[in-house]
Amino acid sequence: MSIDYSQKIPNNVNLSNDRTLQRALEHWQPHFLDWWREMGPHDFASADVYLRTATGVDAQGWASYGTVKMPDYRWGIFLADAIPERKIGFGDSFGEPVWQQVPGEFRSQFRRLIVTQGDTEPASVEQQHLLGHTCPSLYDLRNLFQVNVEEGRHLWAMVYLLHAHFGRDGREEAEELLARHSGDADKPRILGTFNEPISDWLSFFCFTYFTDRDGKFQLKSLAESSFDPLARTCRFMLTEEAHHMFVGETGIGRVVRRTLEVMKELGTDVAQALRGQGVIDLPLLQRYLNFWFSSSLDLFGSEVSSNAAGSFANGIKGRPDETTQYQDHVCTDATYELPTPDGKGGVQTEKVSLRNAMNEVLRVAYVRDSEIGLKRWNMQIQKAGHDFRLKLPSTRFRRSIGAWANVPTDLEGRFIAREEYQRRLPEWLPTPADRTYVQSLMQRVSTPGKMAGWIAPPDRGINNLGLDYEYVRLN
Ligand code: BYC
Ligand code: FE
Ligand code: FE
Repeated sequence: MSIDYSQKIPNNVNLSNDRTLQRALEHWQPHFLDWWREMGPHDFASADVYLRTATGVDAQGWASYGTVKMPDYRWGIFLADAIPERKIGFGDSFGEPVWQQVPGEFRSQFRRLIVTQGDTEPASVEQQHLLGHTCPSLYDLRNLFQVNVEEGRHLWAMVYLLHAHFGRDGREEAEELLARHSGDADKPRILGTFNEPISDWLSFFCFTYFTDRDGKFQLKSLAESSFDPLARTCRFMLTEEAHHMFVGETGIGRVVRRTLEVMKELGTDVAQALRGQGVIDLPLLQRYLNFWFSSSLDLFGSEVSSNAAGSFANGIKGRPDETTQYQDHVCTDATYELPTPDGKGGVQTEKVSLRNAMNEVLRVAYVRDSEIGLKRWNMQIQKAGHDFRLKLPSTRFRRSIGAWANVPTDLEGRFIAREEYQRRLPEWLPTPADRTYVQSLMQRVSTPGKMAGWIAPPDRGINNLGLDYEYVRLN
């Protein structure tokens, strides 16, 4: 179904047929806009931005481009087309018809997951509130704003489900989604990573590479849900997510390219010399990767989780690509072998029910997917004739959630004494000096076609436009 843009709230869910729901959402809309003005991109309300807006949910419709002022962006409710006669793909009710309503007995589990998903979306916009001021180019500024408006829309996607299916509780949760704030001492966002500041563009690229990729995996598993409206809304969100990860992967790739250029010019890889030329030395980049990767790993929850087992058993949350990647969709007897610390400085193998290990199944798939960008960046480094390689740290390193939480290990995941861990952290994570240096590079470049000195230009512009196109007109 195409999207009806004549409505106050653009949608393809026939909102005008349900007056009560429409009124409730129209009541929430100004609260969202107030939140956007206060917590969204700071100081860019009057800028004209070259943005992509969905006009339909099929392949042709979802990428139509035009110049928009962000507060006028048409946030709306878009579900991917229904799959006729879709059946439940996993868990205890495998093979039964999917649900158009939430079964009462699973209501609180669904609500909790939808709220958690919804909470991350505005959180990321809040984290990126000030970044526009220090953009390395208008091309990058436009990409930041594209990501921001889409995360705003992802919030709408979850708020629609809360309003349409969870009655009064759902409406209250929708208000709370605007009341918690990233990093707030009293009312923080729910998940750890979404309270970390993103105050420079290197962090932004790491976040879109690693944290938006958690989004990809969580949305893929919710897209398998037996609750069909949730599955359909997540399926559409995934089409937007691809661009967010593209921004991260190409952003880091361009940082690497620029650094390699200067390494060649100077004939050195000494950090101090490179910093003298205003580029980001590769060991510094590695420390940023260590930080955001380890933080994002926590977003998958504990290795052994009864919440995860319940979500799988009840058909609430499946595995990414459940239908095509697995033979056994019920997993009643299957087990999973999990390396865990034995409490005596060694590692043991625990055999747990596969259902209880679903968070870990997702995390393993995520780690594999995260390797792809590193291979590409390392290819550039190799071609330039250097031995240095970027690496993902061990999944045991610097964890705060799950079996490895607060277990001191090095980047390879070897146990070390807590004292050694503390002492060596400056080798592994961005130091205050690293952050100050990166911050010093963050100077706004806003001439069309020009790039900051620490990042190479992208291979191409947006939607076949040139790199010197004025992607954002600052008014
Ligand atoms: N920080 O059984 P456990 C995205 C809590 S990103 C703080 O281990 P469970 C995006 C957990 O909530 C995708 N708390 O884990 C990206 C639970 O608390 P309660 C977001 C944490 O429940 C970029 C307790 O620990 N979507 O879209 O199986 C930009 C024990 O939990 C953390 C989703 O996450 C943490 N890291 O799994 C914009 C999908 N980890 O309830 C957007 C929905 C765990 O006992 N959420 N806890 O108080 C879920 O599927 C699950 O809630 C989780 C946790 C996978 C997050
Ligand atoms: Fe999102
Ligand atoms: Fe995203």
